[in-house]
Amino acid sequence: MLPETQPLTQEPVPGLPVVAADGREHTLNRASALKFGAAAGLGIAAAFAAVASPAAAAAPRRARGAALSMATPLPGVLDLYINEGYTKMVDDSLVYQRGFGDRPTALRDAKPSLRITPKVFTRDGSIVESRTYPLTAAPPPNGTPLPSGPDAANPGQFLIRRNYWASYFPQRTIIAETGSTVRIRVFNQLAGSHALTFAQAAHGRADITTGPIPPGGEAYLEFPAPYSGTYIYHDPTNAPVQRAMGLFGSLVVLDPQDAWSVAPGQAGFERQWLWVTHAICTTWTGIEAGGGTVDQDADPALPRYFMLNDRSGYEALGHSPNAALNKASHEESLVSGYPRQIDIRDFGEDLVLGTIRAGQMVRMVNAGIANHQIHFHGNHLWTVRRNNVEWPRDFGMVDEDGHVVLQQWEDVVELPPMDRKDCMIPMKRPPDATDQVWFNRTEDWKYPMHCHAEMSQTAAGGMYPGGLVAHWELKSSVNGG
Ligand SMILES: [Cu+2]
Repeated sequence: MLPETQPLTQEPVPGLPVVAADGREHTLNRASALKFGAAAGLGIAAAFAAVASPAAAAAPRRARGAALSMATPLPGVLDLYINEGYTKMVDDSLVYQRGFGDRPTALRDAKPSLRITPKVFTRDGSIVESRTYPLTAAPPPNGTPLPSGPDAANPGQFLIRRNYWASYFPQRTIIAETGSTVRIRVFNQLAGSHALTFAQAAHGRADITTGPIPPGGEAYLEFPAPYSGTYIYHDPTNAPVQRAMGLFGSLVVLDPQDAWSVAPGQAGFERQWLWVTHAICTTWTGIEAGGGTVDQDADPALPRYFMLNDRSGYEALGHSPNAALNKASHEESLVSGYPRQIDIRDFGEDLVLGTIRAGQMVRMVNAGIANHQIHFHGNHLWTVRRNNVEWPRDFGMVDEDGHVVLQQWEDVVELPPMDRKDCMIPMKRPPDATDQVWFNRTEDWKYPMHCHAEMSQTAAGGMYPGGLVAHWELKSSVNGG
């Protein structure tokens, strides 16, 4: 059942329309929008000066659930709206969530804006909305990069095109080109205080944060794109509660001159995938939906939904009745490609110019609250980085938690909350495929990916396999099997 909208508890602000307790129909004039609109006429620098960074400008409090108008956009500035609403889970239940959205939406909006469509901050100071990057590269059909042709020396295998195919990115992604400046305004549409933090994105791996943004308030953040890699943006309020409510996303920093490498001078890839995991605790969402604040001692986390790029179970696997959703799963999550010989020493150029002996890069991000153990069938993965730190290829070490820090083949990739790992899936002929089987292959081979933290394979406390699952496909010919 949906909770009742909270009544307006504060005095109406003079000069602004009164918001009724039902919070349904009324549009507030944004004093701040007027201010920014006027400042924009004086040039963007003046607008930046109007809100010192970080800052939370005074703005009228609002009743939750109110329909709100969008702020006047500023060139080169991404606007994020902290919204709330209900999202459908894999078992068709509606669960209260919050998120950083593209536009202001009300609590009972049928399609609340709780995550942004991917945006790219370019070096020339603009923002481009795009699900694929590099912006000028060809999107791979259904997510699968096509090879340049058969590998004459290796029957059943293919030569992979170098620096050619774009990659699809899921919702919530912000891409920043190295050398660009990230400029973001955040509008807190909710009744509680929230913040926007880019974890470890400053020099010295410090956080970059707006600090608390009061209800109805706004803040501005501006910072140079950090070192190439994968970062999490989130609301650290009462951590990890607000992140688990859905207030998170990813920042991927890429060098536009070297867009097919995980970082300049690091492993090259055919295309890349961004896998963001998330877990939802319905006890917490119920408390927060009712206007309460989670006390983690009284109500420890008990996640019941586990997502990969905001999908679970048959929806994550692309087996739903919804063709558009299935297509998005294939483009964004379900790793696929043609088998190739790879060279683990440097993932470098092949003897045939324009082809590369590399696999595909999976950037794994855990924005959730559960420890995950990402496990692939068919191929092992070669882990190259953790939290944007390159792992050495020799002279490895054991860190203080007892983990081996060394590039290596991994059957299971450990992914604790807030961790990011960059792993290469080689997309090679599976080692257990005998010649007789390999040379008589007439169809695509699909292998499961599942998380070895078994509770994450369920939904609603038991529905199996309704959780964090995927598969990857080894294509059998240029036209598919
Ligand atoms: Cu298994």
